[in-house]
Amino acid sequence: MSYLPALQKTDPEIRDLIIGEEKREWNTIRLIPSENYASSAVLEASGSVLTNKYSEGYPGKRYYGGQEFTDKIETIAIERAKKAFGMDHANVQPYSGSPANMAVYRAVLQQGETIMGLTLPHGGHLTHGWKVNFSGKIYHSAPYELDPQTEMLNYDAIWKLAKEVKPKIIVAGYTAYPRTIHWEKFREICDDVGAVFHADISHITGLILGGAHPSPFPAADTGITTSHKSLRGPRGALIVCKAQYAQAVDKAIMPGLQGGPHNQTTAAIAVAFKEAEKPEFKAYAGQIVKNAKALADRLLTHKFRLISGGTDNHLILMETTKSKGISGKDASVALEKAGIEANMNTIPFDDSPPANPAGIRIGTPCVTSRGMKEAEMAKIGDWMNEAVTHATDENALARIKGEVEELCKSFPCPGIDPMHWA
Ligand code: DSN
Repeated sequence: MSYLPALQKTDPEIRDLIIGEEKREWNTIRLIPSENYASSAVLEASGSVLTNKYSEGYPGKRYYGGQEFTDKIETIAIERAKKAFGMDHANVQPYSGSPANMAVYRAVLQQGETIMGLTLPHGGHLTHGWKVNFSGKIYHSAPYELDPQTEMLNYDAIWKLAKEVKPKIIVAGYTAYPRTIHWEKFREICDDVGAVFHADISHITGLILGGAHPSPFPAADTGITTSHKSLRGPRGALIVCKAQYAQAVDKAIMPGLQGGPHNQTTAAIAVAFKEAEKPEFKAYAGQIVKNAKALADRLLTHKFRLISGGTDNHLILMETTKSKGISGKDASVALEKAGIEANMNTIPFDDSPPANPAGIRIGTPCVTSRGMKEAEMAKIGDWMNEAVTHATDENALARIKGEVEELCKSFPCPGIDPMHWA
């Protein structure tokens, strides 16, 4: 029987595009640090009949009947999340990271009260108080910055700012920060100024569960994570919190922000937590960091300037404009032509516009999920250097792309089976 037979009959155009994306993901070295490959088990749960069911409310307290199976599934997901993070309460219904952060703010802040998060151009997220986002419009934002010398968090400076602005909530956890976060420092600061400590661990959840980065829990009062990044689950999110915030968080999600939970996503989140309990997941998390360090070392030998000088986690932020004479945008275009996917990114203390920033952001979760190790990272670092130094040489980029595709043949992608394309 052919692959995706129902789609082939109903909508071959979409089927072909899905297969096109499968091939692209197989043949590319994907270095966007927030992406990954979900397992076949996660994809099966995500694509199941659970998509047919409405379940407004929470297990045992729904507004619709017929919840015999969905109640059990959501309860399992909640219990696995609580156990994984050692927290009192979990809400697995947020549609994604932004509504998850919004729900936490609605649970603990009044309009106009102060959020203190890392400013976006230094690696914070839009929802951590950026001016054009709801978080910077509804609330008063008093962002902290990285240290200009070290390009790392300066906990004394953050503490000083917190004493001045007296935030209601301090947000830690980032989208472009390559270093270990010392959560206990944020706990001390929050205790001193009477702020709620909120951890957004979306990028590093997999590292935390696999023991490759310290956990913010139970030090943090509330936390959110998306489920599709290093955790390797479906596209979704969840909130964990201490008991005192549980009721307010649940109310903020439903009825405050959302209607029916996406049951198919809830089931796939449960599956992702089960996969994260396996010893292989610990090995995967550790290898992500080893791979990032190996890739960083190789890039340094090629004279790229890495923000903060290196990495402790899954992510590398590097400056290309001055160190290599090519903007982040042009570098990412050249890399894509060479079969290597990275994203252009602002770097701290640079005034280049976000649409043409001075650097690129790369990460190792995807390549690690494929089983690549330090030897492959060295090759990737060499190809990256070649691609950005020959960014206008279409022949060179095409040759690298061919070599990339050859390497990719030996490293299967979870959730994708090339036999289907035969
Ligand atoms: N889009 C995510 C990332 O790439 O980091 C953050 O939401």
